[in-house]
Amino acid sequence: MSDTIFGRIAAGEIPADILYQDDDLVAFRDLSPQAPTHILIIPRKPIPTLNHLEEEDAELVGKLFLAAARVAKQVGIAEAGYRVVINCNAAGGQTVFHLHLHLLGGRPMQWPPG
Ligand code: DGP
Repeated sequence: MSDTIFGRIAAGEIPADILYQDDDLVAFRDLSPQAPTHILIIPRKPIPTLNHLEEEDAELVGKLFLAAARVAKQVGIAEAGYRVVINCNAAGGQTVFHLHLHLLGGRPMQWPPG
């Protein structure tokens, strides 16, 4: 797996509030929620950042977004609406270097983001 905290969650080495998982990805609640609903969707494959995506990851990326939409329905925020964010590197606000989608909902989102 990888030696980031998310790699260890995906490997089952440390606990998380997991809402969905399969062979390719894991969805779990963020420890420091920025909205009433804040869920992270990660690939099991330890891709550090969006910059590291390769052509061979195209199907996996599709699965991450499909999972985000499915989990949004599962937790009841799909109809009201939600936001999906990927932070990349320092200026993008990334702190954990294992690719992840933030699924945020449960309150109106502001635009532009801070
Ligand atoms: P980012 O800044 O985009 O890299 O987002 C990292 C997110 O990960 C941040 O919202 C807080 C969350 N986080 C950090 N450590 C843990 C952890 O150990 N467990 C969980 N569930 N979330 C974590």
